[in-house]
Amino acid sequence: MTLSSPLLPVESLPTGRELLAEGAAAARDWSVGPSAFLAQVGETSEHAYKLRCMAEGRVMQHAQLGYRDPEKSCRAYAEIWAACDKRGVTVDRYGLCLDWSMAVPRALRARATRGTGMILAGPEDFARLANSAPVAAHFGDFVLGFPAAFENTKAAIAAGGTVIGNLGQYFTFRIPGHDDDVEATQQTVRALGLIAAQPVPVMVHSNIDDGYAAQFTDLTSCLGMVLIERDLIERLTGAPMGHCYGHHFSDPFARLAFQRAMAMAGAMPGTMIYGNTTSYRGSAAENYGGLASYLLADALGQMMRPTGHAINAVPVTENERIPEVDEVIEAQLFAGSMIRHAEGFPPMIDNPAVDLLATRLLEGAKRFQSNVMRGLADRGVDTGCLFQSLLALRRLGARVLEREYGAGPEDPKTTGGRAPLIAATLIEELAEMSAAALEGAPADSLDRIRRAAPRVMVATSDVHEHGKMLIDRMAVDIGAIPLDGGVSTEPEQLARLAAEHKPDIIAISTYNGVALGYYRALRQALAEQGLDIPVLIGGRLNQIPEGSNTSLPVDVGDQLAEAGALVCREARELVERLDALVSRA
Ligand code: B12
Repeated sequence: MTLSSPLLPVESLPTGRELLAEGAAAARDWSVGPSAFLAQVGETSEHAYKLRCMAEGRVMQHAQLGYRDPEKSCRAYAEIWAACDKRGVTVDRYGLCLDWSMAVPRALRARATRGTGMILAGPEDFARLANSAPVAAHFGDFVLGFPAAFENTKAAIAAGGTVIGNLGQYFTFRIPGHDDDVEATQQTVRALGLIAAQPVPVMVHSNIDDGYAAQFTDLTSCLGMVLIERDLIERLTGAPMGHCYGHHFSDPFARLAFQRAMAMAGAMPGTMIYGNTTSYRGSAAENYGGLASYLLADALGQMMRPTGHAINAVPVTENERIPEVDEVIEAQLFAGSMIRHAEGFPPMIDNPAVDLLATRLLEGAKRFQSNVMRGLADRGVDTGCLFQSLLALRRLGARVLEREYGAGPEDPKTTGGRAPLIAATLIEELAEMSAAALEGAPADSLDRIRRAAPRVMVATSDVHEHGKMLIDRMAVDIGAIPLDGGVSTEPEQLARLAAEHKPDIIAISTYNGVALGYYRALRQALAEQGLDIPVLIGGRLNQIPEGSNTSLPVDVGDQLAEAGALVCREARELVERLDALVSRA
């Protein structure tokens, strides 16, 4: 196929239909394998199990798992289920957190950058893990959306997995050194062909908070993206689609209304509702407030209008480190107890108010969907071709999609370029965090910074961009000038941007357990450009030690400081660092 849209590659490439057919052909050798979960529940797929639980009014539970050491992950798979079962709580499904490097094909993986997740060498390792207990294996992270999508989907299906994801990550996650979007799209479409050709329904999963929902400012765009993905997958492959949302949904009313709107749209069964992890900012005791709040909303949603989403209790230590096995067990037991307590709450819910917000959400979402699909066609994209549609959506990105096709009225003064119909809470939360970080900052420091107006290039090493958004926002609030260093920017690329724009200082926000390696590579790349710009670094300053297969990431703050980085544990340090910089000049 030769493509006519400037958004798409010019060379002749296989069509979406051809790629789907290639994937389907592999179903001769790769089909859904036996699974301890399916045997236990007596169903042929998790899709069927979800429909049964919805009909019975049973609220399902999801836990997220994935330690670097596969042995530990297998042990955790068995132990969590057994400990909860003993207390009368059923963990229905595990979301299995593969490592960053698993997105790269097996043959190239040894040289790929490693994050903090689980590395499974071959299909037999997938199968062993997935059958360590009668819990549904949800291979959600780093499968669909990456160069290894087809390879990993084969292994996940053979291991008995009947929910495969994560399409949300296809749109936003980038793998260092493997950023070929055509390759990622082709492999993903082949994987979707294999999924759709299975004799039992295998669900295609997407976590919208991993995707564009983390960047949209309007909740109607978030729901609109659900509708767009569902339409593309179900219309063009025939496989059922299941969505997840939740990380960024801090307002319980909007959270419940979002679930209600999905029920109204028939967007079900869903996979899981993710814990509102952005609300975890304090100690374990403080975080329990957030846990109780979102679990109550989520359990009530499933009791009143079931959508088949399992609810997900994220351990309260999650903002400090990757949670240990006993902490996952505690969170699941807590969820079991919350479900029982929630049974008394439905009469207290103002259902007409929930319905009203859900109706407004759905109306805006449908408008966004039709604007986007018409916009794609106007740009020369064949919306009957999955390859073209996915690639065009990815190349446009969340910001352009919302600015061009959002349901709200145009408003150049707001972040997204449009006034949101129903505002996402994130932007407000970041404004509050900026104000809190600047509270008590010395007036003379602020004055010096405002007069010097230093140029700060702000970038991230990976998909986590809230730290960057916060620093951008603070820079504006104190009269510094933020320059966009990009999201998931490789060190060499950042050094090139620095050579072009000559910032006074670079600010990195990093979260993927690569802090030291990233800083060293950036220092070297800057030196190669003949630059000696000071570098601030904040976020999650840790790394799994080289060659380690068993340990959790360790803090590398001291090594970073020794290597010359300006280490920032908190956003408020930005003022002190900038003041030191402008006072020296
Ligand atoms: C939101 C979030 C996400 C969102 C990100 C959305 C987005 N577009 O930004 C999503 C859902 C996409 C996500 C994905 C993943 N995430 Co995440 N995520 C988080 C979460 C909940 C919040 C992080 C955040 O943005 N906080 C907001 C910032 C503003 O606040 P803060 O982190 O407290 O930062 C303070 C300071 O550090 C400072 N700061 C931050 N940066 C900078 C920079 C400078 C220069 C300065 C001065 C200050 C500064 O400002 C803040 C106020 O003081 C954390 C857990 C948690 N509760 O902290 C996990 C967490 C960071 N994620 C984690 C992981 C593992 C992942 C995944 C790999 C999971 C997976 N397998 O899919 C993927 C990443 C994949 C990839 N390719 O990179 C781990 C990191 C583990 C580690 N390194 O130890 C964490 C800690 C969760 C955990 N415990 O397991 N994640």
